[in-house]
Amino acid sequence: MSGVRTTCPYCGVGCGVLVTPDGAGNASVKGDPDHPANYGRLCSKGTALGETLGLEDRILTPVIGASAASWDAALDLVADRFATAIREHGPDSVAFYLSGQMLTEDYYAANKLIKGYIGTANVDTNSRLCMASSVAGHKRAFGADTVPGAYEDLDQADLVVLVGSNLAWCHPVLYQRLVAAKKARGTKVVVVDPRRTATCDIADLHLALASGSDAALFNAALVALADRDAVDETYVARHVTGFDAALASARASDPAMTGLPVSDLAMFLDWFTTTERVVTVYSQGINQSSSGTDKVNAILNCHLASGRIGRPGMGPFSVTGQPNAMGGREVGGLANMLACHLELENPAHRDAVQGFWNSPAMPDKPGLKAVELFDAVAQGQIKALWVIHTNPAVSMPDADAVARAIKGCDFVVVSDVTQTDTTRLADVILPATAWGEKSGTVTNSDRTISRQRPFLPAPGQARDDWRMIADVAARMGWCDAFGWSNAGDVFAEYAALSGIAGDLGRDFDISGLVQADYDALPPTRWPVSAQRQGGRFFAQGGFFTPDQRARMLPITPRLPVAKTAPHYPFRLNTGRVRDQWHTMTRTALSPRLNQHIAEPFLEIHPDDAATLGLAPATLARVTSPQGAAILRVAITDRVQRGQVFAPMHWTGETAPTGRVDALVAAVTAPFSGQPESKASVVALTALSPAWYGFAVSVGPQTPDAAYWARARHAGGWRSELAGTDVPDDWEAYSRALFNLPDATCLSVEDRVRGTHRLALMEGGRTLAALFAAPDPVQLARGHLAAQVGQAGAALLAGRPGAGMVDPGPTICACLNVGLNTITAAIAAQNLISVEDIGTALQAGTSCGSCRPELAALLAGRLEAAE
Ligand SMILES: Nc1nc2c(c(=O)[nH]1)N[C@H]1C(S)=C(S)[C@@H](COP(=O)(O)OP(=O)(O)OC[C@H]3O[C@@H](n4cnc5c(=O)[nH]c(N)nc54)[C@H](O)[C@@H]3O)O[C@H]1N2
Ligand SMILES: Nc1nc2c(c(=O)[nH]1)N[C@H]1C(S)=C(S)[C@@H](COP(=O)(O)OP(=O)(O)OC[C@H]3O[C@@H](n4cnc5c(=O)[nH]c(N)nc54)[C@H](O)[C@@H]3O)O[C@H]1N2
Ligand code: SF4
Ligand SMILES: [Mo]
Repeated sequence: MSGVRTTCPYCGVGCGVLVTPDGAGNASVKGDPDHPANYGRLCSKGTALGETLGLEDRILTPVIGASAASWDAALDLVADRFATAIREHGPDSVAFYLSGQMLTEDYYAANKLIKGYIGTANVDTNSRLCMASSVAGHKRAFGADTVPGAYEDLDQADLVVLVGSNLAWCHPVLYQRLVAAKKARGTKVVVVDPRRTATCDIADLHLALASGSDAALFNAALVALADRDAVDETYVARHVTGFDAALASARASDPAMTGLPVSDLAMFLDWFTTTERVVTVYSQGINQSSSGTDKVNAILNCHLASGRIGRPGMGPFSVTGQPNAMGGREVGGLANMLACHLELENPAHRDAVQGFWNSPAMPDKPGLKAVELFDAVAQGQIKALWVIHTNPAVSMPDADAVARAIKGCDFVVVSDVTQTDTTRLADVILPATAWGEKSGTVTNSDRTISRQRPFLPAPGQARDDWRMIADVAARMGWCDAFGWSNAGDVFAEYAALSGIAGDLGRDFDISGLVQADYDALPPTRWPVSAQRQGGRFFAQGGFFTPDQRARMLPITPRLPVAKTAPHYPFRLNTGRVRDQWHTMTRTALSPRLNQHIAEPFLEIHPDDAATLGLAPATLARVTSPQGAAILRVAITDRVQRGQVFAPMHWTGETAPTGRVDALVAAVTAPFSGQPESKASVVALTALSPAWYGFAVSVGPQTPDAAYWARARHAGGWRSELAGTDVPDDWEAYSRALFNLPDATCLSVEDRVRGTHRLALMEGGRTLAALFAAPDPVQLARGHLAAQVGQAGAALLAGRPGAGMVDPGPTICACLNVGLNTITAAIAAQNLISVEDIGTALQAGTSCGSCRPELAALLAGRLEAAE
């Protein structure tokens, strides 16, 4: 079978992929050389997509309570419970919680049902945790949620400022475009991030500013533009209002708030004021802040004042996180928006949408935003909740409280592809088709709409998300309005509605695609109408405000709401790692991706670790006013003193005490309602477990320990363990852990050191092994994972024998090259550049995502694993 052209389901770069199914449920995946987002490149996550297609963990039938059910029974129940709640308590007693990973067609159907038919705006999405501040900032400045530029701007800029963006790990293909641009034209790169990240590897300047102080930095930039004659007076006079007030506020704010060395700040201001082609890329370090909307407008102010917007190589650029974060904004998935960038609070817009839908209802006030929504769930105001394509019991701030709220809700439906912390709390689970099985469109960060095309049949009874929504709508009595026969029908209706939005003067108009050949639709940047096709916005003004002028806003910088204090002396920053996607339901299926970082961790500065008596690789107990976590200590000067960083990915399924959102306060920004996910306060203590353990096995493990984190590897499973009480009987403990009651047990005990090594064998093969010690166990983990399942019990030695090398944790996921292999080669072959490593070991030569880490190894900033 020849390749199917589709789109990567992970990040907002929106890379095109070419998939070749093997006919047996697997497929090979490569970058689509013709897609304008990636021109053939993929990152480690995209490259490993083929490893995530298995059906082992999929939910394949509807589930009511704990039992499999028919679609009819499940849909009847959902429709009945929603209808009953609406009848008894009104439409505002029900809610949907959606996701920027739903396809546009799914999103459109959900939004139409809840706003136009049920008649409430209680529909919000995980984009509230992600893009809401950018949306609100865009709307305040531009009058619409318009992203002015395009990816080409990154290729054409002379200065790229990355603010609160770890592009190397989170938008790796854009990072590679930037690396290429730097090589080609010497583009200067500034990274603004309190933490030194992999992205800093290409930074000419890293501004490790005080957490939350970005608005003070961009206010300083605005003042510098004004004082150094870099304001575009003509542009401002024609197209902007609010300049004077914005500048006055900027002058009143103190750049010292950033805590940056004066010389670094001066260098940044020099570059920023004297370079015409500047792109300011920003992401969650800006958005996820209690002053997120203001931070966005502080950035937009600078680009408006200098007229550097909408022209090649310049502009503010909010990069989106999820594959369809943009599409969700376009269909109006948020509680305060209508479809096609129309405004919920504008009566003419409401009438237009209701008229087009010919629908019975239309809310006239915004609904509850994510944090408010789950508060309302907790208070019992929401009687029926439908969660689609997101895992709020893990990813919402104050996640324990959110999980309790979901558990306590009268009726909760969750549509997902697999068991998650959230499905475990649901009354009804609806099995969705996954990537590779479903058809639809997504919009990436630069407004390019791409098709996701199926290349696998829907497994079991899995159904498309839009269809489940239409099925429930039909049962609630609205058959005709939801009578689409395929995703293409939904898209055509949506494109037609966008024409009405275009007529009302809005930016989002794809009416030119109403008649398009949906199946063959190539990647297309909107708008697509009789008036205009793609391109950039605002070079000649034309903002979507009543007077068509942009608004500069006076910004008074504010630091994070939670203040550190003796009780909670550390600031907790959170974010992502290179090879995991959010709550890991898909990336953790890939053995390759799990080898990059196999457990949750806490980055802490060496001085703080010393003060607290935290030794490397021990465990820290982290507490906040909201909750607690236990995380592996990673001592590093990448973080500043007084700050700690932890990844957001681990869950009840993978590491129950590693759920960092249990620690995060549900503080939100005015206007956007976006939570401050990067600036909670925490206290730390050294956990002193009685034992540490490492377990490898061919089959699954059910760990029972105060701390555990488990991951798949190529030959089975591995987990890290720690316990507060030493088991009386290690053999019994191992048998239960590995569920191998009848295996032969071989055990070695070292009474002096207090260590235990146990192998469980069947038919001469070691099926599982447990290593336990009073201190963090020093083992060749990669070697053990590769050996389990083999004949004999040689792996009990814990280290490779003579002539074998432990490759260490994987650095290059594509070609499977481990850290120890690379450090050994650097030493033995005197390698001095990333290119040398590529020539010697091929590492870094495929997707390139690991190149920053290779560079860090060369610079001695990363050390070999034990
Ligand atoms: N590998 C991987 N890639 C992903 C994802 C994933 O889960 N895994 N998720 C996708 C999604 S949905 C999103 S939204 C994006 C997110 O992409 P990014 O925003 O790049 O990722 P984060 O790691 O959340 O945060 C970025 C940086 O913000 C910094 N930061 C914290 N506080 C501040 C501050 O006050 N000011 C500044 N300037 N910086 C600060 C953090 O130290 C962190 O390095 O990634 C997308 N890509
Ligand atoms: N502390 C902290 N918290 C954060 C963040 C942070 O930086 N720090 N970042 C926030 C951001 S930016 C984001 S975007 C969120 C992400 O948080 P979530 O949206 O909760 O994370 P995901 O793991 O992407 O959840 C997607 C779910 O959809 C399921 N799924 C996969 N395919 C399909 C499908 O086709 N149909 C259906 N119905 N389901 C499917 C997956 O199995 C998974 O359970 O987290 C937010 N939370
Ligand atoms: S950069 Fe990676 S994760 Fe993002 S769309 Fe491209 S291949 Fe997928
Ligand atoms: Mo996100």
